Amino acid sequence: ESDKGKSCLSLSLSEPKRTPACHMQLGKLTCDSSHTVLIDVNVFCQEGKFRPMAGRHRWDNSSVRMPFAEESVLMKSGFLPGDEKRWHIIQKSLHRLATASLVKSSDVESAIKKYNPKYKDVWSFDALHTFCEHVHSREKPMISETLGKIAALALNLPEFCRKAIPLLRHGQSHSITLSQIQIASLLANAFYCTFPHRNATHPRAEYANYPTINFHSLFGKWSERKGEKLRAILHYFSEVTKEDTKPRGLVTFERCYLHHHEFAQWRSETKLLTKLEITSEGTIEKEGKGMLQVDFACNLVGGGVLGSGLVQEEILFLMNPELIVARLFTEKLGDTECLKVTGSQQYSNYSGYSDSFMWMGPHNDSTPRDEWQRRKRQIVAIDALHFKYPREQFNMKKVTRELNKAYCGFSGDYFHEVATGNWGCGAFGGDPKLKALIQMMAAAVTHKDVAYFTFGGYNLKQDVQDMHLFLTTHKISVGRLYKSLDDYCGALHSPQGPPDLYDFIKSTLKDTTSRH
Ligand code: AR6
Repeated sequence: ESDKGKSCLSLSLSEPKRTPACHMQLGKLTCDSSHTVLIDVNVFCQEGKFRPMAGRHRWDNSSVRMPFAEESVLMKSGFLPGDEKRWHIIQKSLHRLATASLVKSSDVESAIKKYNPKYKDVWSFDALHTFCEHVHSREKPMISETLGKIAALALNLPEFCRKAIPLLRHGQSHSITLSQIQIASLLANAFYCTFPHRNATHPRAEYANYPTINFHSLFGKWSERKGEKLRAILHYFSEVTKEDTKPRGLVTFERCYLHHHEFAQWRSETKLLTKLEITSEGTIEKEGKGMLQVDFACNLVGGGVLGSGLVQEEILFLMNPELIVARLFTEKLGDTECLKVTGSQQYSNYSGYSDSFMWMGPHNDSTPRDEWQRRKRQIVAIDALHFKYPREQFNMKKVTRELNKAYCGFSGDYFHEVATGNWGCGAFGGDPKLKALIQMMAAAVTHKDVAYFTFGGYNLKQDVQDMHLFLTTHKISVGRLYKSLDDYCGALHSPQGPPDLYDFIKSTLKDTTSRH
């Protein structure tokens, strides 16, 4: 049975009212100790222009190590005196590509290997070569041109990003705002694998606690998936390097850390559930426009986007490649942290999922911009726990961890509704019925209505809808629901085997409500 037309409870998901009208009033853009802005805020506020903020890069463990830093050197082998500045080699190699009439994938490989000699025999470029060989001959000139333009864009980095970029480290709340062109130049450097100190992967490596950023892993181990990913990435670069499609706006990356004392007291929380719209059709990113959109994240944001991963988070990052730059500066998320990205743009459309994923061409993003010239799109990366065995998650320590994570992610006033779905229930093995409750509880405490996309799950849609109706009709508070979950975790070990979660909650709470 199709649930078209009756998929939403109180509000229609296609209603235009939500389209970004209801976001908070922003003050003037300013930088302070908790907000680094990489453009000149005075020029921006007076003339609306995005001039890079003057400053100096920093070569230390609280800033991004830039490829053009003097300190970045390439050790010469044994008998040769003196170390060579790495940026000189990058400039020489990329300048050649930027000015060549034809750039082949083999040119990309040899350029990258010039300033990454350690990985000469380690990194493979077979996916890039296969992709470039297999594309239709009419696409070849465009690809060659784009590869050259990416090289030129990478070379602009010292001019575009003059101020040090802080690392968003574990245990702190800090924001970074930068222009879409600054992001493009950083990503062009990532494409050409210029970031120093970012290739070692052993557990004691300086950046072991950060996602990878250099793109070499996208260029090796050919698969159809890799081909579609490369299409999305090259399309992004082709758009940002064309005068008429060059993006002119800002994006903010905000790491939010909540101290334990800032969390909700779940057991005694008296708030009731907020509104729920639930549908088995549509996606978070499309039908959830004008809402806080949940990224089903890995604690290393972006997950396998530069490798072979291709589920919700990776697809999101490929359609909105500006998100990828978060990997440059966002340390692994802890249990009480999230990353919010405001203003990223969608460049591509897709169809399918995982192995059936296909790049479906350009997306013309018409999302209006806020007062800070950011697209009115906010995405929050929250990483669920990864469960190997389903039973593990019915444990109040784990439930509370997920509640706190969602609470951290849903806090804030940019949008009043959260667009989510089966968070943690695909690759991470979570139980959708439990996760739906957890997210509704977090939304209640942060005063957000919920738009829930079950991604085709019609039965789940019915079950969650009924459960929500029960809980709101009987005015069950978040605290009572928490206690009921606790009871359920205890009942799981009963000799009769585990009861259904929703049946259990309904029957036990019905008893207590009738006694009230
Ligand atoms: N809109 C709504 N629902 C969706 C969408 C969408 N666009 N895409 C998928 N779903 P999953 P996880 C549903 O497995 O379990 C990544 O590698 C669909 O039902 O992506 O939290 C990350 O980097 C799907 O089964 O999220 C992490 O490492 C479910 O959401 C890891 O996966 C879960 O999607 C996170 O795994």
